[in-house]
Amino acid sequence: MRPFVLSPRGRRLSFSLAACCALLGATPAAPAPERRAAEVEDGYDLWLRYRPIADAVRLAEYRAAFASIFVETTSPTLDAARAELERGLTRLLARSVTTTGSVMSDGAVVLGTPATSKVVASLRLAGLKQAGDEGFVIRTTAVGGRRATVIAANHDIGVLYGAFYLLRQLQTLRPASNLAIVSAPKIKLRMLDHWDNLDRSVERGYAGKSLWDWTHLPDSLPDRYRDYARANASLGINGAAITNVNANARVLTPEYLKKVAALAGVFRPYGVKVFLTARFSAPIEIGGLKTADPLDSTVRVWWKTKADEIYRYVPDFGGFLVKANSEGQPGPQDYKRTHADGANMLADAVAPHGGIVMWRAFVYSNEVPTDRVKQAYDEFKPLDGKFRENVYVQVKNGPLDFQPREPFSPLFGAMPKTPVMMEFQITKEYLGQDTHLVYLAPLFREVLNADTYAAGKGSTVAKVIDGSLYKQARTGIAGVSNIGDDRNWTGSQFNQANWYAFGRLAWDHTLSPSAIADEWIRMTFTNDAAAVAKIRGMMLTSREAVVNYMTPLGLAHIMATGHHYGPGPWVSNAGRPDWSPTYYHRADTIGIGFDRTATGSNAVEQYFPPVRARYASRATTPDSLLLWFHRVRWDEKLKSGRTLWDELAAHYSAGVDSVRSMRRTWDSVKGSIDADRFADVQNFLRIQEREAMWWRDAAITYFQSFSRRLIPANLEQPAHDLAFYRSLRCPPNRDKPRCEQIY
Ligand code: BDP
Repeated sequence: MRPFVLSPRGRRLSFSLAACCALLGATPAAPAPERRAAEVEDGYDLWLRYRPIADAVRLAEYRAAFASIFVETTSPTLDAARAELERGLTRLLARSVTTTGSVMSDGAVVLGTPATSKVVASLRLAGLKQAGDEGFVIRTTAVGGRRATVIAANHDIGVLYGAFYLLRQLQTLRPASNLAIVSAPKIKLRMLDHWDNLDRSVERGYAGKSLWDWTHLPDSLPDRYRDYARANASLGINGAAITNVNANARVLTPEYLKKVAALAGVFRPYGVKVFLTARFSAPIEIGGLKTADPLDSTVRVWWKTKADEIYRYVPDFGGFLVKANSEGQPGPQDYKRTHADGANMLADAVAPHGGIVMWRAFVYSNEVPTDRVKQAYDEFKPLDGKFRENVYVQVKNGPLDFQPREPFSPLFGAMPKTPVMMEFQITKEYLGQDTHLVYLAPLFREVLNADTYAAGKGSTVAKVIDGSLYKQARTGIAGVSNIGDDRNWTGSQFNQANWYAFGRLAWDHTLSPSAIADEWIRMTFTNDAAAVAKIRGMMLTSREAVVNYMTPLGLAHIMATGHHYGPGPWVSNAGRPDWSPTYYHRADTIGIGFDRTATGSNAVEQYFPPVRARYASRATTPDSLLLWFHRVRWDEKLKSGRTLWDELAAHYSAGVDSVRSMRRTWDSVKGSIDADRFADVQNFLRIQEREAMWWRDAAITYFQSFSRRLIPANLEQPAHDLAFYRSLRCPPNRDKPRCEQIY
């Protein structure tokens, strides 16, 4: 919670060194001369690897269907689509696939919009209406007696999305020779939020330094920027806020705007708009004004002029993302104005250019007046209807802070007159960061499926954010990025799946975690059906595993303070009470848990009545959220018939067991995965098992000091006493070795 910057670290280096030494110890394998650079499996290619298709039947089918590309006009986006198809089809089909603009041969992939392609126009595709601004139609058809696959859209960007869709069909070995597809995104704004600083450190970044090399911009534009945009476009991500929410005003100066413009230029053909974070006090810091009061006319003029200037550099600039009056950031309340006053001022500045403001609802007071999880709702709900139409309120999925499990934020459904957009965190700040394998789609799914009951049964969070519940046209979803300059982009091979899953769900929130995992595994690792099934199973259990070994039964925020990596349930002096784990779990000799019912903080009152009633009653609160809403005695019996203490111990233990089983599963796919990435994952799973044990034993010995009960004899007993776990230090500077040897 407290803004905290991790410095770039060289831990990856130590792993590659370890891997290299292990290799040296074994019989040295001569490098295969035929191993071309394009086939190196270091994770750089993400899910866009396009390795030759091994399945002979499918290969024959695809070769007949996709022999060439036909496109009548050019534009930067159509060129991107064409280039991606050339690259993808050539590699997948292991034969050259080229483009023509005049003669169409049998097996052509036709690209275009009705406005730019005579062929597309002549087909009068009914699905185009449904495809809307960004969607596409893919249709197998005959054109002039020749077999063709048409990728059509109303705008070029839809054609690019369709090209990626077609490639995915091939990469996952799905039928592709009789296609009739219409696809359109359910949410309009699909954003990655990068918490990247101008010195290239990344707040809560675990994948190296920031991708944005400010020193060498705007002239140096390495391919990596384009590859970043390609990966986003392959998922339909159409916006990137490229700077940290704990913002630095300097990015708004001409020196930096030039650099921003260069990045925007690379991203533009791929449909990724650039957004910046606006530091509320910028008029003082870089504008020389005495105030940043949003109702002061000089301040308003300053922002308008600034917005005009930004749009001169970046004509399609998306707008501002703002964290204000939160964790020490400046904001309108510094001048006794409301969040709406602040947001509206910025909204007025960008409105003439079609820009928007995403105003974050992640706020809580410095005075700790009430239960922290109640504060965002208390501040924002009364402002519903007071925002300009181009203001979106961006709400974290839960009311606290990206925990392994939280209930959904009560703000979803509570602001019918405001576009409320979702903020998920892809970077796993509280879920094992780079090393722990945790697939987040089940977490995203759980939140999206949650029923707010805002307008009766079936008012899911998904319907709030896709605008269907309140008939809103402005809709958005953001994911806090896990991307850095590590060769594999995300700090671990499996963290790529979370970028992927976020993007896929942003396009279509009805997709299942299992289906998304299936695609991702096939594109990223292998199409071997047995291996796919095993890896998918592993991914699908991973989220519950981390909940169990970190924060089971509705516990939250018992991570060590600051870096949030290891366990720290004993921390009680973290600067302010609501940064301290003891504030959240409230364990004593009688029991544990936070009473959020009417006898406690009454946070349940913020939910709509059926949800409120469900969580207010101990009997109807699911075990998974029990201690979030209730204080429970150690000896109370839960649904299983076990006491709370025994149940807690069983969950911690199950978490470790799941990780062990994940390790076994991974070991069993050896041979189906290239050796380099196989070893990468294996190494990290070893760390995860050790750290899951650390979490289990640290938490359980600590809670035992209150419960004074024995750990059930059938469970593994901790290797050390509480004093040992409390004495461990986990250096926040990841350049140093990680937390000391635990076992
Ligand atoms: C917390 C992080 C902190 C961020 C903050 C935010 O610990 O680094 O600045 O969220 O979202 O989760 O603003």
